[in-house]
Amino acid sequence: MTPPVSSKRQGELAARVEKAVLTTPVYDIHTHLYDPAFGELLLWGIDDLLVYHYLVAEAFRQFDLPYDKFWAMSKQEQANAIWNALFIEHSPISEACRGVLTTLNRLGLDVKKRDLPALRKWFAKWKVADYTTHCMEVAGVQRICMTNSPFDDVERVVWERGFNRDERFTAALRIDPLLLSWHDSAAPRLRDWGYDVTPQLSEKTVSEVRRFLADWTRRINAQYLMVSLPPDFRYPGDQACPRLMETAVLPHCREFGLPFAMMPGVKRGVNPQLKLAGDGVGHCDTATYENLIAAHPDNKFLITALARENQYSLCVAARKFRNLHLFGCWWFTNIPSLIEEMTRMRLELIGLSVTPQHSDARVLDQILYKWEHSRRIIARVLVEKYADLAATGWEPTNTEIQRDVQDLFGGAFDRFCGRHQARATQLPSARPAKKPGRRK
Ligand code: HDL
Ligand code: ZN
Repeated sequence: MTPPVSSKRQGELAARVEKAVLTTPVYDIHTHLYDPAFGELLLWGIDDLLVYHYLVAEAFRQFDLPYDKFWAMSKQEQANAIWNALFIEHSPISEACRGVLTTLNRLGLDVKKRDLPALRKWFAKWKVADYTTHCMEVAGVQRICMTNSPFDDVERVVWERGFNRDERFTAALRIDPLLLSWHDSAAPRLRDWGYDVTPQLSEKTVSEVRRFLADWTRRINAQYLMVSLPPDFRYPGDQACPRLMETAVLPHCREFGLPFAMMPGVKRGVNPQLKLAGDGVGHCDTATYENLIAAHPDNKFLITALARENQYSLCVAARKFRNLHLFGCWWFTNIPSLIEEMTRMRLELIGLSVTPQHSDARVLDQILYKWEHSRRIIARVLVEKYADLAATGWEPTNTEIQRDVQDLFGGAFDRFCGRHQARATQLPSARPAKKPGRRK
């Protein structure tokens, strides 16, 4: 019988695990950030942080002003209203509020003064190229995967014009309109773009949809295709969505060797007056995803579900299908209590063959808090799991711990995608916040 591990040894082990988790660079595999070449599409700075749609939803719970009065305000006026409602008139203890403060703290700013104008002055000194590098260095984020939609009119023209890419920003082809609004939106738009499609899914139309997918996969060098799905999505089915998945999207992914990422459980526009903040959550039918995956053994699937109640059945599904890779604590599940619950469940059911987190950041600076908060939770769970191993006499070495953490932070994802990236090196030792350059 192995003697119990002394608290000194447990402390040493915890320190080794925490160091690995806090210093290993991550690949942030799903965000709404943009390569700085996209200009204003890349959001950053204190006002964008404050008008993040998570905070808009929370602020309306404190506001008594009409929705349209808020939407008529300037970004700075909206930020002021949110700052007053959620930070000054009430303590900012929600995860999204705390996140703003963690971000400012990690930037070396003094939040004690609660001085929003002074904060604005500090951000105004930066230019986006320097600030992007600074945020990625401080957050320990090595690569950022964007969400790229040909159906976004502002984004599409930038891709069509062409630009020198920042290799730290990879791309994912987002196809929600193609699958969810085929008849009333995607089909006419593909026709406008020169693809000979009709609303009926004829053979010709399917081959033209595949040409569209191939053109955009090549144009953006897509790492995967992605769609978010409503709770009532069902497979098999004779609606356009499952049929286009079956006949165009999944064959395309097989041809290009790309995973298909599905994000089930979002109810769009539950409260349309909140605009981007108005989406809700619903349980998805795990059996539908089991059917889809079982019917396509040669496809690779990525899934992150929005409902807490779906996490367990999806973990069990991942045990059944090695071509299913779970990732992240998406959106409403990206809160400490659920990150801990989901990470613990995943490690206990599927070990290290998972990508426990992505940031879903919409504002560049958010990577500072989203990763700081998640690293600490993942570290806490891993310390416990490695301590359980040590209690059996299995002493994890530093090399093994580092290997495992690199896997969790993008290595397993890269291998699942069929890419064998050089093992991420240690983060450069934390550097003091650089003196900001001039904001462009
Ligand atoms: O559909 C998605 O990718 C979601 O992440 C939405 O963009 C959502 O608005 C969001 O930002 N969640 O974090
Ligand atoms: Zn997202």
